[in-house]
Amino acid sequence: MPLGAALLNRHVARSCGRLWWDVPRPLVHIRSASRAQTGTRRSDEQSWDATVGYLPFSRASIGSFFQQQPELKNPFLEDALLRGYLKRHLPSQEVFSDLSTFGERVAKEVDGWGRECEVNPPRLLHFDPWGRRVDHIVTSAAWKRMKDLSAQEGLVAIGYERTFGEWSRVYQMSKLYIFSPSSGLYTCPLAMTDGAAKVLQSTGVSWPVEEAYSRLTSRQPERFWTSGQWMTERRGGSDVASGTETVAIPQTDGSYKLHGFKWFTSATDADMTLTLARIQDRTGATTPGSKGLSLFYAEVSRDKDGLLQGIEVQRLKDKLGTRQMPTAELLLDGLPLSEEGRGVASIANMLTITRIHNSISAVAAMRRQYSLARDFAARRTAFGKLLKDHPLHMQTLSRMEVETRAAFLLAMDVGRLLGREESGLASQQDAHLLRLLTPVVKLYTGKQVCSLCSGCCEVGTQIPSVLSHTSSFHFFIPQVLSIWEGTTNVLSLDVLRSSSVTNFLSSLSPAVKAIDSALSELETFLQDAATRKPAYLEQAARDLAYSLARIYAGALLIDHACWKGASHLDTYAALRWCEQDLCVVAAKQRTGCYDSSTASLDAAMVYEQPIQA
Ligand code: UCC
Repeated sequence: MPLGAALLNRHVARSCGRLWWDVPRPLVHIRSASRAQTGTRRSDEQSWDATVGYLPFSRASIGSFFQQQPELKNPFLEDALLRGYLKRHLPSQEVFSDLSTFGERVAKEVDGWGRECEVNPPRLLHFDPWGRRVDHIVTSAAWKRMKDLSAQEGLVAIGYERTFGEWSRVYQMSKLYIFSPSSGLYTCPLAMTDGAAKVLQSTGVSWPVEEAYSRLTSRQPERFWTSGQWMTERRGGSDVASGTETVAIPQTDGSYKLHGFKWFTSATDADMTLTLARIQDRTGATTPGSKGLSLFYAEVSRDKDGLLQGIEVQRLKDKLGTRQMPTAELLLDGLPLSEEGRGVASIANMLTITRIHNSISAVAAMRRQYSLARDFAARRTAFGKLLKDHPLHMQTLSRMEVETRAAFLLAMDVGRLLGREESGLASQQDAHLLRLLTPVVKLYTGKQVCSLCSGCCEVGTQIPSVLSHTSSFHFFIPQVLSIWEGTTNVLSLDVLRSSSVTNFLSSLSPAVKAIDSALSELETFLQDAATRKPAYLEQAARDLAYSLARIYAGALLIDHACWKGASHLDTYAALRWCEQDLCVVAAKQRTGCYDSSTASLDAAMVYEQPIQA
């Protein structure tokens, strides 16, 4: 044995003392630093150990990896809450069997494809070998398999087939929830595809849109299309009304040519897109602001050689995470109009759908990362025992479980409301709730996924690398969920735009006493805010949205705990949830947080100048 290795060995043995022997041996075994000759193998490691004792680093310089990684099991069979929820609301053998089979496929096969999408992100080939500009986006084989799988499994189609009536969306969302963390972010194009199908359906489907609709909702891989949602331009993606520079020039045949620069077009490999543009009048003038925006349908056509027609892809975006998904800057040209007029209002249906998908993906990421952390706790030993045997660790995980349950019920409930609306069963109150809760749930789950994933990294230090190197969701993806499809503040303001804030109260009045006081506080706050200037409510918008999320989630948790099939843990989760400050907006109001003086003080603090010496 080399001298260095012997010294190291002795030092480790001496300094680790009791701990060294307490830990199960296979987990801490360090082998000799002497390298095995290339092509040879240690014949019998047991006898080597017996003869020489613990010898560090027999394999290259890093030794052997000695911690077991968490294992991904069937995400449907593993998820007690999802199964309980479906048993309660959609007790269909067909659905259970489909989700169970799909869950197995996700764990055994699809998760590997998701990994492949992450390690083989798309590439852009600007020119072919003969110098022709081709702008070919090369995606991985796994990304293409995801498309076929999505069609076969009906990941969009289920929502439109409506085999399970008002529960069809819940079924679809359950499937997406199982799929999402293993999808290599294919759920992004699916969200837009679903949103586009919804818009096309709501605008009335006539040719060529009829054909597009049937492709977006097809189960046949060879017919299935995905759609983009190209709204974001160089000036940013939130203030679409002033940021859209794309112009639409009328043609004699009634179609339009679109000229613009879409700065962030998710899933640029889509087959079609919905996009906004300003129609030019005869003098070339356009109407500024929201009123000047119209919605267009455009097919992303390629010639027989696969060359893009009328689109130049400037570059693939250099992003933080989500690199497996092609995102590009485009110059649009000559795409036909599908609908003229109220662009923002017309694309709102798409925003609703993609925001619901976003929420499902956020909750799915929470559940997946939490499951990995839970599994890891049963494998990882620290301070002499498994993590799961440390009560403090279990308390931390249990708090995460409560958070994940609440987020799940919130997201699923919005899916439920959507299903009711689409089946013609929604009351006016359901419709109001759907409009109000869509931004609330999106903003809330988008933030919670970031905090929970951060917590999961802390309780399982392997998890970031597990996430980015061996299994499913890229570490940085959670962050994007709070940004795209409307940031937290934009959505908080959307909550105010929805006229349903007041209606929300009556829908929860039968809820249990635990949230009664929060509801009263909220009511008092809203009454008071109504007497003040609009800026007051705007200052409070974010806290108001959080209050709505917490109160509504509390009601859902209690409701789920009252179901006859509920367990005592459902009650426990509801109790733990309701311990927190449910009506944060009222608490902040009491401290004067929204008073007129705070806005200028906030600004002054943000831009405080250092004192000159
Ligand atoms: O495209 C992107 C990336 C795609 C990636 C997809 C991933 C999906 C999930 C993946 C899961 C893994 S990101 C770009 C996304 N962009 C946004 O989300 C835009 C964010 N900004 C907003 O949401 C703003 O609030 C705007 C753009 C909607 C504000 O525009 P305006 O023009 O200032 O809004 P107005 O004037 O208040 O509203 C115009 C009309 C009104 O109707 P009328 O005229 O009848 O009164 C509003 O009521 O639009 C209506 N409206 C809505 N209706 C506005 N927002 C909504 C809404 N959310 N629902 C219903």
